[in-house]
Amino acid sequence: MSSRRNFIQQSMLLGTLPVTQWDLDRQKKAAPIVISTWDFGKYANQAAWEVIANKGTALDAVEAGVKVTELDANNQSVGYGGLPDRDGAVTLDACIMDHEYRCGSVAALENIVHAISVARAVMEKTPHVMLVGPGALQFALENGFKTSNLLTPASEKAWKEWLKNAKYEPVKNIENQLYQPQNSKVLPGSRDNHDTIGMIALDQHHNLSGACTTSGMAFKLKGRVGDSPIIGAGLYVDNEIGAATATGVGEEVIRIVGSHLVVELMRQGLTPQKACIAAVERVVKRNPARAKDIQVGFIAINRKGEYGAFALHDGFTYSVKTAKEELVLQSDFYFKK
Ligand code: SD4
Repeated sequence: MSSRRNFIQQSMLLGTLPVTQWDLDRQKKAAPIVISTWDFGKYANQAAWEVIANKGTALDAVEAGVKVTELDANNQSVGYGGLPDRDGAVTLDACIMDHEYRCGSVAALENIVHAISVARAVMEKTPHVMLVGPGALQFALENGFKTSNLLTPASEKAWKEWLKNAKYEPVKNIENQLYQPQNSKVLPGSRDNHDTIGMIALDQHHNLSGACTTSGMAFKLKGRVGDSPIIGAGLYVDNEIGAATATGVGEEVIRIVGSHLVVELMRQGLTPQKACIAAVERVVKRNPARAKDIQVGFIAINRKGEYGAFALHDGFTYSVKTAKEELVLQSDFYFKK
């Protein structure tokens, strides 16, 4: 494609939002690389990096990485300690995808901490992609997963507090500040919010994989499933092109099949950064009024190890680990004050 045509196509895709020098600076290259949503992703990245550094696969790395977050009781948006649905049940959504387009997913899974590992078992041991609710639990038990109570006293207390008004108002995120641990009992990077961990990685074998796991929107209706376990919405990996994952209000991500959109935009020649910008613009275009009140963020990498991120609002952070660097970055965002 001529560079002029390329330019016009990219301008059309990007709409009116200018790509700043800051955005371009973010498009650093590194391979292998692990990148995940939010500042607490830093600790998940470290576990993933151990696998990558030992010449392990991106698939093993992303599973090991997000398991750290699933186990963190102080993270009230993922795994153990997640905030429950409006009936008081912690229900988990997760999916995983590898470099051969294999994928597995669970939704509304109860009483199993490592939803991501159940999703991987669905991928590896069944002819299916997605198992939900009691079926997902039955499958987990048949495959040796142990049950435990995921509702911690802190999350139960928050739920009981919420019941007093029972208003459904997603918190965007903690605006414009990186998490600082308040006391030594809290794993740095954890916080009281509704933030999924999505992780994507490029390994030393030049293969991509991704994982996404969450307890979903706090106090959701029973049976509500967000974007996180939906291949193409919360996560997508195409080993020819790149990988993307999402966080934020899942309904808006599903509406635009967000992560698949980001990967397809990269296929058309956009950098990860520009693809994330274009996907966020799509969220705004579909529902401008709603977009003002909610948070959605994407992160992406391509096969060269270039990465990018973009969100609707200020406050979205993401974590990057390469052989040279360990970074927690503030994402650029659409709605400037
Ligand atoms: C969901 N995307 O269930 C998830 C939750 C999330 O920030 O990421 N919240 O919609």
